[in-house]
Amino acid sequence: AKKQTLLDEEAIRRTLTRISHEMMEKNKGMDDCILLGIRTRGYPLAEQLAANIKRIEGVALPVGSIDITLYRDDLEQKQSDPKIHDLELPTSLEGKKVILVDDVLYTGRTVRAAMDALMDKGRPNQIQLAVLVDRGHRELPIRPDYVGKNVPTSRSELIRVHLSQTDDIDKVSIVQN
Ligand code: 3GP
Ligand code: 5GP
Ligand code: MG
Repeated sequence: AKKQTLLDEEAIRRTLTRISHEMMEKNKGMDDCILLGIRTRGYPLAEQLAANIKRIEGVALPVGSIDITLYRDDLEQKQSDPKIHDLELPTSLEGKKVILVDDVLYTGRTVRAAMDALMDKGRPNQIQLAVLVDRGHRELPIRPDYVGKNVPTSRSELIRVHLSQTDDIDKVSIVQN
């Protein structure tokens, strides 16, 4: 399999710094915002964004996590829609802006499942979406508000995301199977 680096450690750090600034600009400060990381790797990204915003703006954002299991035995072959396994919310959703964070956006089905789960728990004022990589191939009308890098892919390609919290190294690469 051929492998090519898309983002190294420095590039990931700068990308997350840029997205943090975009969030602070769009939300004029960060009043009533919650970050919600989609497990596995969306969660450390959400924590990193929260740390940046604390450092730059002095605001400590609540960070939660959502675990969405994909009932797919083959990543290429979609079996059925993703199901919510676990949802950890740091606060009530009433009047809040929830920013979903994932590492890779692909079909959009995971984000849709996350939004369904949130709507079951309360009525957020707004939901936004941040992803480190948008690889295209959407199957639902979902688009991210914040994108680290747009990467046109074929369906057979795979984006590999390594983060220090889960993989001891920060690196995003593309693998051609
Ligand atoms: P993630 O949880 O890092 O965020 O879905 C489990 C893991 O498999 C994901 O880890 C993701 O990195 C990886 N993965 C790579 N390609 C795909 C894909 O097309 N679909 C799914 N569901 N997972 C993928
Ligand atoms: P979806 O197809 O629902 O948008 O993506 C399903 C889940 O798999 C999401 O959590 C997404 O981050 C992950 N995913 C989809 N494609 C890839 C990929 O190429 N690489 C990685 N690392 N994760 C992916
Ligand atoms: Mg993911």
